[in-house]
Amino acid sequence: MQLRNDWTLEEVYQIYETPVLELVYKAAAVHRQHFQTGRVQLCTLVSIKTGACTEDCSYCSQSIRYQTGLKVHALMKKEEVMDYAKRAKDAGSTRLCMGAAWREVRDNKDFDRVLEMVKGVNDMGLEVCCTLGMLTDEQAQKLADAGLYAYNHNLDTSREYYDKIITTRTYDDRLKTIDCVRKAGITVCCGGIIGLGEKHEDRVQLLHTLATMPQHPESVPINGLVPIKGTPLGNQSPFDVWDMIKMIATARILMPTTMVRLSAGRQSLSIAEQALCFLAGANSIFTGDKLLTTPNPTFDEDNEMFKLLGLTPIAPFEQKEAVVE
Ligand code: SAM
Ligand code: DTB
Ligand code: SF4
Repeated sequence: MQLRNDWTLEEVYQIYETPVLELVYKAAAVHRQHFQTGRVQLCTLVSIKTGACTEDCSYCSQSIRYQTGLKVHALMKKEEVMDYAKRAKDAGSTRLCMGAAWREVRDNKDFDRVLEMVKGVNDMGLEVCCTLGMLTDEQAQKLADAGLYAYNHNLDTSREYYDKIITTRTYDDRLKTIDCVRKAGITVCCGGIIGLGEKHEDRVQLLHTLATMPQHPESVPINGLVPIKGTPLGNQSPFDVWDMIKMIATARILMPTTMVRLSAGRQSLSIAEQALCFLAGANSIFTGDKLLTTPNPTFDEDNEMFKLLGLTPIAPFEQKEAVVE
C-alpha cells in the first residue's frame, strides 16, 4: 500500500463521518496491516521548565496571563532530568518528552543545558523528544546533533479556529517550525486537541493538514482538553469520547504508519473507552501519574489496563519498522 499525501478535504470528511463502528473496523484493519496490534508505546513527559509562559494559549495552565495557581519552576538541572529518565525507563517507558513553557528557544545557557539533557537521555537508549516552542533552522540542527529523536509542536486545531484559541503566534509560525524540524532530520510529532469548542469541520481540517504534509508526522498526539480553572477554557464541558475515537480512527486511516498517541484526557476515560481508542488505532500513550502539569492515570492503573486488555509495551525505536508494502 502506498502512503498518500494527496487526500482531499472531502475524502477526509467522508472518512471522519463514517458510522463510528464501521470507521473503527476500517481503522483496525489498516492498523493490522502496519503494526502488531495490542502493542502500545509508553512515553513519559517531564516538564523541565514550568509556567510563566508569555503565550496566550486558552487551554494552558502555564500561560502567565491566567491565574491558574500553578507553581512556576525554572529550568531543571540536568541531573534531575536524568533521574526522571532513569525512573521512566525502569517503569518500561521508551520515550522521554521534555517540555518547556517557552514561546521559542533562545540561544543562551538554558538552551545549552537542554542540549546536554538531550545527549544524556539519548545515551540511555531512550527515544528523546522535546517540546520547547518555536525553533530556527540552526537550533533544530543543534538539537539533531545532540541526538534528538523527535520534536513535538502541535497545530492544535484548524487554521480557521486557531486564532480563537491562540493569538500570540500564527498557524504559519507553527508550520515553519515543523518544517525546520523536518529539514534537520528530526522526526515530527504534531497533533492537536479536541474539546476546545471546535466543530467537526475543524477536526477534519486539522487531520487534512497533517495528512497532506509532504511527509506524514511520525507521531500524531490527539489530546482531549483537560480544563484548567482560571483559563478561558476552564469551564468547557468535557470532550466527547466518540470525537476522540473518530479522530484516532481517521488519523490511522490517513496516516497508516504513524504512531497515533492517545495523549491528554485519559484520566477522564474508562478502560472500555480507552480500549475503543486502541482498537481504532491508537498505539501510544503517556504513562506516569502526571502529564506536564495535570494528573494522568498511575502506573498501577495502566498496568491493570494492559493486563485486562492483553496489551504489551513496544520497544524503543520499533516504529521505524512500521511496514509499508
Ligand atoms: N510550550 C510548548 C508549545 O506550546 O509548543 C510546549 C508545551 S505545550 C504544553 C504542548 C501541547 O500540549 C500543546 O500544544 C497542547 O496541544 C497540549 N496541551 C497543553 N495544555 C493542554 C490541556 N490543558 N489539555 C490538553 N492538551 C493540552
Ligand atoms: C502533546 O500533544 N501532549 C502532551 C505533549 N504533547 C507535550 C502535553 C499534554 C499536556 C496536558 C496538560 C498539562 O499536563 O499541562
Ligand atoms: Fe506556553 Fe506552550 Fe502553554 Fe502555549 S501551550 S501557553 S506556548 S507552554
